[in-house]
Amino acid sequence: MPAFTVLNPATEEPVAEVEQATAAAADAAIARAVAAQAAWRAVPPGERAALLRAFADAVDAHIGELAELETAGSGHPAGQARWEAGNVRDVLRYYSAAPERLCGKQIPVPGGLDVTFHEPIGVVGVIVPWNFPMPILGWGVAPALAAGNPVIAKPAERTPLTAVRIGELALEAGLPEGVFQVLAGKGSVVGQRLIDHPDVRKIVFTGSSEVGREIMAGCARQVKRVTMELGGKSANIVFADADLEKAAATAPVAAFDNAGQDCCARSRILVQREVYDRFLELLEPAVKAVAVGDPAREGTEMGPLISAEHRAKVASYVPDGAPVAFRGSAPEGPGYWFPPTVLAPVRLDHPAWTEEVFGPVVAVVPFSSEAQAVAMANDTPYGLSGSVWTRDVGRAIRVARGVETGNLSVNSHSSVRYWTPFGGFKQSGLGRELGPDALDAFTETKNVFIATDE
Ligand code: TAP
Repeated sequence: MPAFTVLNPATEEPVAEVEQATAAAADAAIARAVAAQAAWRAVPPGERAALLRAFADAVDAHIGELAELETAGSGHPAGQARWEAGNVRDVLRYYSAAPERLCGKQIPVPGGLDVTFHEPIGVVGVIVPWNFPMPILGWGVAPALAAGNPVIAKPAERTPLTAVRIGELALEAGLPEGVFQVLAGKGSVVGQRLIDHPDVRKIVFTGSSEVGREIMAGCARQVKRVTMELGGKSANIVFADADLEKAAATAPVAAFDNAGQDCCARSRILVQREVYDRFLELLEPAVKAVAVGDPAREGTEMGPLISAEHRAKVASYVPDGAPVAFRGSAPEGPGYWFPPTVLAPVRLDHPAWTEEVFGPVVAVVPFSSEAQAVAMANDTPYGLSGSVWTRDVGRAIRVARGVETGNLSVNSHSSVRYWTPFGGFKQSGLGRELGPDALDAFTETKNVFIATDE
């Protein structure tokens, strides 16, 4: 099998060689998943719950190891990487409660008894991007397994290390062979096979809108079920009556978390005109204070970008002469570094305002009225996340309802909490992950009518 060299984005040094699965290996994994399906579905709910809890415990026992792998292979700051591994554990625990609560309905009908069942869909393929290799894996895998489906996960080619290890931990925890498999390999090979193979019944895809559209088209040929979590260009709307100090102090983390390689990044900051200058004054020290550097060092808040190619793409949004208001720091020397960068003011047709940069670049623009702020926030094909800062409760609710995105935070920047649904409006996606209803995306409703006539 061909191999891929995983590089440490902070040093550009090799970390590991990972074998790339071929299309034939993908077919063999799909066959194993199909073979495991009937037995997994038949595992009594309490036992399936116990297996998921054992899987969560195994992840918990290896948080440090998983975090170190993510820091080395993806450049994530150590504290963030531990949180990410902990998120996999938490999501597994949350959905371990689901098998025993997967209740159907009894519907009143004439002439008999009508009941519904939530049947597993079948083999689920989970295609994961490189930006959050662990959490995004867990959001697809945990509810799919809980609902009784075998799962094949394909991590991004660049960031397979933690997914491969989590796959081993599942087996060590007692999940039967074939129930959860991780196949490292290329999207165009392994991912494509999951899409094309008729025995894979559902694809969960997280990644770019561009690739997502192709995958939807591929899945349409077999009317294959899809959940799509795609790009974003979210707005952080700051009204004049807001707690400006807090809004400015937290804006950097909302834009530069994971070096801006975050689908929920609030990369457009809209500030009411009368406080625009004051907000920028407060934002500057907050941006300059972001601790950028060696991700393995405790206290680092922002690491490098994932690759040289990606850094070149991010840099193209900040050409010479770009309206840079101020920047934070970044190390010199090896590593794919890019400093936190604030552009202001920018024209509304500037690519950094209209396109997903997926790097630590944020643009700040003034607005005059509430209606204008909502219109500007909605002037994008995306609709994933966003924040509203105001002390006026009525306005907070109006704006939160008016902005066309799947997730809004008022006076905070929280986006993804595993207890609540997550996903996008418009071209940011299709369907929802997480929250109490996630199993709906991994089951088919079956209606059974039983006649009671004599
Ligand atoms: P993509 O290039 O779209 O890749 C995502 C995944 O799809 C990778 O595993 C990739 O494999 C695979 N893939 C690529 N081409 C494929 C094909 N033809 N068939 C099947 N699979 C294929 O995205 P990315 O650059 O890794 O991630 C960044 C994007 O993800 C951003 O746009 C970001 O906003 C989005 N994102 C969205 C969310 C949510 S929750 N909405 C969360 C995180 C990221 P290879 O890597 O091997 O090519």
